[in-house]
Amino acid sequence: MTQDSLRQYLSSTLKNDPALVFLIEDIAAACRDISYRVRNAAFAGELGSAGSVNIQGEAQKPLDLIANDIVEQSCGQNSKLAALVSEEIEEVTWLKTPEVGDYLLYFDPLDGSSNLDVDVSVGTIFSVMQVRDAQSKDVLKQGTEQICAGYALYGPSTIFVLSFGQDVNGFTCKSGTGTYYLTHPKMTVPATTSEYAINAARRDYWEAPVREYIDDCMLGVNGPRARFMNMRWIASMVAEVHRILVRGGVFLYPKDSNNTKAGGKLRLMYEANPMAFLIEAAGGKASTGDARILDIPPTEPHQRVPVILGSRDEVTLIEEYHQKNDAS
Ligand code: P6P
Repeated sequence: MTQDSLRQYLSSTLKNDPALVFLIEDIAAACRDISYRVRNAAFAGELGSAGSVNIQGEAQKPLDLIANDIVEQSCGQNSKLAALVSEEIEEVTWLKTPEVGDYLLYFDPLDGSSNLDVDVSVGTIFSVMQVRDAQSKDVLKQGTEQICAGYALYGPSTIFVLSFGQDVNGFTCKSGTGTYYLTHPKMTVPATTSEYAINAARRDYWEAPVREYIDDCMLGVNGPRARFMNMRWIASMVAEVHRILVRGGVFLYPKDSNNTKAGGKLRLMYEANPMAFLIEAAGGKASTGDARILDIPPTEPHQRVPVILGSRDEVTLIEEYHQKNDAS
């Protein structure tokens, strides 16, 4: 079966927007390079954190920063790319004086990188928005303004998943040629699930609605769910979201008594927003427990928010636990 390449897909989907085709291709190329660096980190002395030295004796940069540089170098030449917002860089990187229609790229260059040393899947997450007002150098746009979002998952294979809002498609990078081919067309999230993902070690910090929901899931056949509810936790959001896109499920990183001041753990602009955009385009739901993630008006580029996303009916049920708690 001949599968469309990413280039064929982008050219046919984005007929009138060559600059966006180039931007997405540049992001995909960066992800291919990051995948190579991740898989060969042990040979280049690039595992571990800052403080180690590579084989040339240079001060070692963690792979997070190496991945950040790869994205910047790969995308930075795009004439319509005005700014970069990266998890690894505190300030917004303005590449040019913004013009209406220019792109803004928000990205987490290497999410889940604490898994690198134990060889567990990690990924890159990206979100694309557009300049609407050339006078303001404002990158604080809510998630509904995204024009594209996606991720690359560096697992047993390298898969590049993206959406322009209508549907979600996955492209696997063929080792040897490095070409991405459409292997996961029109990914959809089943409305119901018997699988949830949460870091259960944080139970003592959870607020009542989350604790009650998880306790009810753990009661299984003898509880209100009247069935076995399976649990997964990979500690790599890209891998969790990919599993949900492939077979359904719900992912929770709620605010809790240990992260309330920060507003949660996950970042709005380049983790929660792009993943919410993908999940909704695939028929799922993405909420803080009290509100739709894509409707959150951002207050600063590295803002953190609670994240509950996945199978629509399950997220709705978790929101009902929150509403019941609020009403009591
Ligand atoms: P914990 C990775 O650091 C990350 O940002 C997400 O990819 C992941 O879901 C979460 O944090 C893991 O958090 O508390 O299990 O370390």
